[in-house]
Amino acid sequence: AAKLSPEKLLCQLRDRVNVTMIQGSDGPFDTSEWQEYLPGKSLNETVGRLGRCAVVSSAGSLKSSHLGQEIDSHDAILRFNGAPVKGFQEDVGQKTTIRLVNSQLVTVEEQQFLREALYNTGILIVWDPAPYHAEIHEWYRKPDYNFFESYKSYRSTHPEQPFYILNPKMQWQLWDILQENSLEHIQPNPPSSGMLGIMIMMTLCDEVDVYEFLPSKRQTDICHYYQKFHDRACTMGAYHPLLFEKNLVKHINQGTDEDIYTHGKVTLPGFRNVHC
Ligand code: NCC
Repeated sequence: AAKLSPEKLLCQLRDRVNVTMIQGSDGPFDTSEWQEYLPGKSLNETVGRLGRCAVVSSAGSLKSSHLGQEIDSHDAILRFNGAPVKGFQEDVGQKTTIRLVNSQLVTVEEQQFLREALYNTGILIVWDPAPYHAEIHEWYRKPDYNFFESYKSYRSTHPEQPFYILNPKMQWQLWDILQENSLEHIQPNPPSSGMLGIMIMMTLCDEVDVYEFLPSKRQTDICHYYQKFHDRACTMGAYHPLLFEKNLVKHINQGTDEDIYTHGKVTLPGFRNVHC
């Protein structure tokens, strides 16, 4: 159903989706208080130039995949929310370079977020659903979840760990491209953490392997590889336009259908290797 060729679609993603983190010079964050909390270094400076990267979805189909070694062979690995590695290394690997968390987790599950050792590894990035194409000031006044205090608490107790706030403008730049390339009308909710994480890694890396975002032969109704909870909406989407995200990723996949079937693996080029 996609209207653009994969090459053109990659160019649109590269040129129209601005993946940036909130900086101390941005709008309402340009106060002396916020300068103490926001990381001094940019994400680019923190990670350096990355080669082969892996994005590990939290899907139940990772269970019994034995993909751990393959995943760990990458230069950098991105994981989501509370997805653990301890006890699941065989299937999901043990390295974590970046963990992308949603603002709901940071506020509603604040106590766990502030206490659990799981979050103390690697670079943290938090994102919050902003109103459609809202300006940063408007979002700051009315975030979906008011995670700012929890962010500050975390920064105070873990000042050495890089922890970024994703600039919300990218969600809707990406959503617009999803909508333009779908025949159906998409509900106006921001893309899932999975899709946002893929865009972040395409910005930082030469090449990105994504695991079990497009489900393999192990596809299951079990929501997460780390829980015994069944819900088809986890794979197909309810709030997030997950099905449309998956169609788009399938369209730009540079790997084989066999790799999707056996490993749930999709291979995408980093944006610096996309020539338009
Ligand atoms: O479940 P969640 O997502 O943390 O999963 C991370 C990303 O993995 C991909 N995924 C997950 C399960 C599955 N069966 N198939 C998949 O493809 C998706 O791309 C997903 O984004 C989120 O996107 O932030 C989400 O977060 C959870 C929840 O808030 C966190 O896990 C923290 O507890 C949401 N669940 C609920 O609110 C109940 C989920 O809707 C989206």
